[in-house]
Amino acid sequence: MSLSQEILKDKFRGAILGGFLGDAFGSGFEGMHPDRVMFHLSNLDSPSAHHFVSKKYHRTYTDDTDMTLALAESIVQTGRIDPEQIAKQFSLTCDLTRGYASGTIKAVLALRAGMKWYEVARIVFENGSFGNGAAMRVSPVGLLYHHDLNRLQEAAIQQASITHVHPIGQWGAVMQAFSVGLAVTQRPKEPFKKETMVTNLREILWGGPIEYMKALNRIEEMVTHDKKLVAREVVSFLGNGVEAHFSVPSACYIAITYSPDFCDAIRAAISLGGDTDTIAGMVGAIVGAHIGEKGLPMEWIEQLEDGPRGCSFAINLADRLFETWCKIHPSSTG
Ligand code: R7I
Ligand code: MG
Ligand code: MG
Repeated sequence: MSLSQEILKDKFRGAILGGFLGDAFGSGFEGMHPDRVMFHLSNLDSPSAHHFVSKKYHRTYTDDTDMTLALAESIVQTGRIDPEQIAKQFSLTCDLTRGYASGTIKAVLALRAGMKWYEVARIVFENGSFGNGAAMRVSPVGLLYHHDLNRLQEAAIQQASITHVHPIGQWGAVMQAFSVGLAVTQRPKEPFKKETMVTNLREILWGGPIEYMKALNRIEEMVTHDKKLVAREVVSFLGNGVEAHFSVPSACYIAITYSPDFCDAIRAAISLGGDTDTIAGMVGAIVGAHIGEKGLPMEWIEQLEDGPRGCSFAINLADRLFETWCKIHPSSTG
């Protein structure tokens, strides 16, 4: 099945903007218990009701989007995944005031101090981080290699390895990148092909840590029985934590369950509580890659931060990433 250039370009925008939306709308709930989230969730559409809305911008982004944009810029500059260049880009543009976790802050500071990119990932956690930081930023890789799943796996791990060398951290990035890549290949107006997604993920994840296979078995059971879990159940079966294996499978399950309804998917992600910006950001990237920018809620996009590296910058970057994809995949222009 081949999609037109116009649809694909729209999907690139959808994934980047969808991730941005999930992050910006989810960040005000980060760390909350699901019960408390339920109490506040009705205010999601009215920015003035939120304590986290800044005076200048309605919805600001956090480290999730900051790193996604940096990774996309590096890919646009080099036309590939070059960890040394990505590390330079992190060092140059990461804004460490945007809610970064301690491990990644130390890694970026070490890069700025001149440490080699392949040395920083073990400076905080001896065995490498199993946080979801490599997964939360990986959508540009899923977009760039959606046509080549072998290359996609390798690229997801390469970009992770700058900050995350623990297999759980790395394979979280693989699962999220694949989810985005597989969403790109689905027709935007058709329901998400959940069974195909599960089968494809199974083929890929068998090579990774057992935690992801266990999570996938749970997802498959729910998909097979067409079961929509409530927030409390998703948290207890799949998790809502900052650890990659307790957040990436949850994001994947929610995305395939709720897509193509973007707002419902983001609400479901936020309702889990815990790492809401990251889970909603990952859900937003997957659903956005399925439905494209045209399927995203305009009234939400209008609320996004639009400073020097804000919403307009992200849209332009998504377009340049699409042009990069056209170059590495020349048959696409036929
Ligand atoms: O993975 P990382 O960039 O964090 C991303 C999260 C997202 O929720 C963002 O929105 C932002 O809030 O941060 O940063 P790391 O510091 O590498 O990992 C995140 C957390 O995972 C750490 O602060 C630890 O709590 C935990 N963690 C570990 N704990 C013990 N041992 C990760 N690896 C380990 C470990 O090896
Ligand atoms: Mg964040
Ligand atoms: Mg987070």
